Amino acid sequence: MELIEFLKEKNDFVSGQEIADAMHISRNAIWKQIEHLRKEGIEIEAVTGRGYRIVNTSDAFGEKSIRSLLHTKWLGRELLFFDEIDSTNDELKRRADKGAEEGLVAVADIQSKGKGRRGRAWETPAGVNIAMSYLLRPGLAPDIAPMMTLIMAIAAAKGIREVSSLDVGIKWPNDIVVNGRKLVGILTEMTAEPDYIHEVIVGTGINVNTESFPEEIKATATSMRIEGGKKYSRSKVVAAVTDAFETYYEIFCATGDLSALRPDYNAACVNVGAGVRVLDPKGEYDGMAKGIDNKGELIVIKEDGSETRVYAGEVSVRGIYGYV
Ligand code: BT5
Repeated sequence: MELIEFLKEKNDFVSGQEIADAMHISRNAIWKQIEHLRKEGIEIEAVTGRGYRIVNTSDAFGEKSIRSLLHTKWLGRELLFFDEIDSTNDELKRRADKGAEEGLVAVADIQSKGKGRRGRAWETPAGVNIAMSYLLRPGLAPDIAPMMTLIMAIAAAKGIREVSSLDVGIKWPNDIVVNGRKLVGILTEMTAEPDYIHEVIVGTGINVNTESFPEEIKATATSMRIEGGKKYSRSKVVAAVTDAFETYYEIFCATGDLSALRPDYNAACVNVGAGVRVLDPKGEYDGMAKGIDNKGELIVIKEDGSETRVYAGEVSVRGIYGYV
């Protein structure tokens, strides 16, 4: 058991000696660990003659606080935490190139070069949001990579709902929205041979405690704090989302497609039953979305009644992002 878990379980003052005996570590080692936890933002009271007590862990965001809340078997058992990094996706790519194993998770407070899709930028300012990436090596053909994004979306929606009860929805394929604004963005990147995936890196940005956004995204972005009217624990959100992802990913690997997860995805997807404008490079068209198929493609009924499946192209949803 980790020190943080021990202190949480006791939920009262514990003497240094009691900790030392229970955890088989020296008083000096305890002191060092306490300092480390404090650096993560975990408030620990130390009173002479009484010992140590955890005061507040809700603001803590770091490796130890996340780990103490995770219930996964393999995802995040290796967890890297960075106060600042260029991009958690890029960091995992570097580690993957050196042979890192499936399940490695990178989490950061700040990203200096956070990436969106197609060269766009993703904002991860200091002290408020979550940037995290998972390294996966699904022994499957490359065409499953886009499905990872959808699995991440269901997991993010479930985890965020668990921590906050916010009424979040999925905007196909990769956004989580609430009240028509973007709360989460997902970027899946893959290195593969024609028939073999080396690795898939699924990166997720979650706006947790952001109070205001830069001018360019003010109208389209939101955070859990703005929507819920209070601050949330980023460590709890990381843990809840990661727990959910591991479960969904295992279901996916057992079936090899989204058949088992499709009902959950469609239930959370704001596009289902709504008008969509499909921004197809060959020509835009309007239609009504029916939900995803087993491959994660969006089934759209065109205005002439014919059915199409949208794979790449971007879909803009009526009532969302100002398109009415
Ligand atoms: C995405 O791209 O939504 C994917 C974002 C993925 C970010 C994660 S963070 C961890 C990992 N490491 C990375 O480097 N990236 C991943 P896209 O659909 O292209 O949306 C990008 C657009 O969203 C930008 O052009 C802005 O308009 C807007 N945007 C940027 N930052 C935002 C934020 N924090 N909240 C809401 N919208 C934002």
